[in-house]
Amino acid sequence: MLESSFDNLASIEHPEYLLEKMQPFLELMVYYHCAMLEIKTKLEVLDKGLALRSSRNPFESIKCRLKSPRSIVEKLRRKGYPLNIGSIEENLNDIAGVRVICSFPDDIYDLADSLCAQDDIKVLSRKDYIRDPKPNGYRSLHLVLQIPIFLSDGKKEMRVEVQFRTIAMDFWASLEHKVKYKKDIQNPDQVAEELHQCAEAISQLDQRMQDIRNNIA
Ligand code: 0O2
Repeated sequence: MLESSFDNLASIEHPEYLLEKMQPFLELMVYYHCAMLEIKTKLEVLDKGLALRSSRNPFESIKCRLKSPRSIVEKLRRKGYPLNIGSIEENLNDIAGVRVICSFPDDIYDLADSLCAQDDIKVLSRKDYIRDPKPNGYRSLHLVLQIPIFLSDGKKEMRVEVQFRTIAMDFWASLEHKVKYKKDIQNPDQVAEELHQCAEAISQLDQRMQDIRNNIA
């Protein structure tokens, strides 16, 4: 269904036909959007609560994004999954993505633990790339959460991927992401090595900043 909707865009002369074909996909995206907002609100409530108790805010910013239709189709194709609505829900965990940027590593774990402990949230997976970084130096804590959204005709469980990083890890990941998609790099091995060294330096800096805060708290 998805494939035919996207591939035949140019040949469709009747917008009603297009809208009808797209409706289930558009509805699903609204559900993911709602689930993403639920997670964002929960994090903001936790932030306010922790700020009241400790006079500090555990996160600096939250970014939310829905995966684009093109990226969804590309990922389904790349992984060999069927191109239909059911397959999106069943096989992809990162249609709705929330990225939480914290100043200090300990805040990441405090926030993530408080979120996971909430009784309407189910943790489907947890990958700790901070304690166990990827070979290129990538660090973040990734959670795939399942959360209910309440619609007029009932409840629907949705998945949201939540990534937690420090400001410094986020800075690193944005540059590494740009490098990954740049085609004409002259010396890719050297750039990869530089990035790896920067990731190590960032990790040490994060820990030193954490130690300073612990000492003055
Ligand atoms: P986008 O546009 O950021 O969403 P998956 O393919 O998600 O089923 P995987 O690879 O096990 O399975 O997922 P993982 O390890 O949890 O990582 C998924 C996301 O984490 C990526 O999403 C990136 O956002 C981020 N990420 C993971 N590894 C790296 C890395 O080495 N560098 C950077 N910069 N980001 C990373 P997408 O889908 O790649 O892209």
